[in-house]
Amino acid sequence: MPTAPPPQFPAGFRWGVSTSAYQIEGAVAEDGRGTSIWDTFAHSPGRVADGSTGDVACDHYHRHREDVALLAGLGVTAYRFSVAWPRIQPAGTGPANPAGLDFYDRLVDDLLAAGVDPVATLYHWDLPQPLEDAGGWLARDAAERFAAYADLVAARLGDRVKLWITLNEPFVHMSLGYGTGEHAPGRTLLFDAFPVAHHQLLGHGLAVAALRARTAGPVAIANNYSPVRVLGDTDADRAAGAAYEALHNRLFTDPLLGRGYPDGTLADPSVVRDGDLATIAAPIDVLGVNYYNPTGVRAPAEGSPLPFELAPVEGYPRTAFDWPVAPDGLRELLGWLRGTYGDALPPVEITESGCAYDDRPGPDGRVHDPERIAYLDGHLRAVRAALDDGVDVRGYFVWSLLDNWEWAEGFTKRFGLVHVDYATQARTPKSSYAWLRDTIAATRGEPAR
Ligand code: IFM
Repeated sequence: MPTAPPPQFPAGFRWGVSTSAYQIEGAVAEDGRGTSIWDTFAHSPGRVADGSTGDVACDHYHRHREDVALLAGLGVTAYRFSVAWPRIQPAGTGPANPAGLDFYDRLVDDLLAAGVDPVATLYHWDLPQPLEDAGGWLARDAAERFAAYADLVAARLGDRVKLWITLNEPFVHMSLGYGTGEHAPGRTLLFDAFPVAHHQLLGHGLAVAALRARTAGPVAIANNYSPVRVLGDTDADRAAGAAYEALHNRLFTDPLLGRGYPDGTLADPSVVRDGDLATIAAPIDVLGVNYYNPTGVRAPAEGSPLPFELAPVEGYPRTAFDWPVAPDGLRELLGWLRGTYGDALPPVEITESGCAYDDRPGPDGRVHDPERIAYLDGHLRAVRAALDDGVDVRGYFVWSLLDNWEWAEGFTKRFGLVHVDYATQARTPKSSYAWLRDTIAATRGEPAR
């Protein structure tokens, strides 16, 4: 357990937790919801480690009031959830399904009544299957469809959502969903997946315009970043590091901040039409930063189809995902963003930060997770250090409120501050929940609850 008192954060610093629709909601066939690419993928044999699906997940669709009470008890000022596109437009086009909007309307109202600001992500990877059948994000039309969907959601919730996030981790969606096939929709196009980058970014830009027309609320995107650690001392190693950095950290940031695509990243530049880059570079109010770990990179072996080789970063404790626990990487990353983009960098919020461990109830029924406490303590100190370095960080969201359905890993990875027994749906706050509650209270100058 950390012994030093928690660092102080500026007044108004946003404290939050994050989730996403398919990972927690369940109720996949209720109230007119359509099928998403993740329904299709999870139901395809061999795609998910434990053979599970998100059909029920944490049953949040039916238990959201209990989950809002957990948020209120935690003392967070914000909750980041995602809206399931197939609940709003079952086929990905056409008018809104009122029952789908009603669910998020109730959730938003319940959050506000509990004193928690709603932060809505419009797309956390659950593309309506009919749009995938029409080409998915490889097709330019997906960008237009996304903006139309954003307009429908903003028309209903725009008066109450406190921060809009267009896309979650477009790099991960492109690379695992369309590049290597480990995620839905399971396509294995490698570098031919690059149109997915452009069409997601174009969808983001068009959605920003739709949101601006409907709401005064601030707008963001949540990118996944990983500071690059070059393993090796040759020019070829350094070139590999630069190539990976362009792909992972700059491909989805340079165009957003007005720099166009990094050289060499778009295999087929013909997908970029006149005016697209200006649409993509529409000003945003916040850059969402999802951070988990640094990436080790070195020169590829002779004959490799990739311009880099990835390798483990050693010297850190590791999570159950075998990811290094490297809070210094968060400070480094925030410094890199500030150093690379300078005054073009908008205020930053850490929209995801968290860790998986094999948490289970002890004989006393409690769930003790000291590793997660150490993780959070270290990462909060890294944010404090970045503030001291001059980076404008305005918030920190823990991934995740609940243990949930971790994509291709199914139920085998637990990221929650709250343990979920998937057989009974019993929620048990872990010791990290109590620690974070007390930390938030202390940093806000309130007595521990
Ligand atoms: O669970 C995911 C989330 O959906 C996106 N960011 C990373 C998390 C942990 O893998």
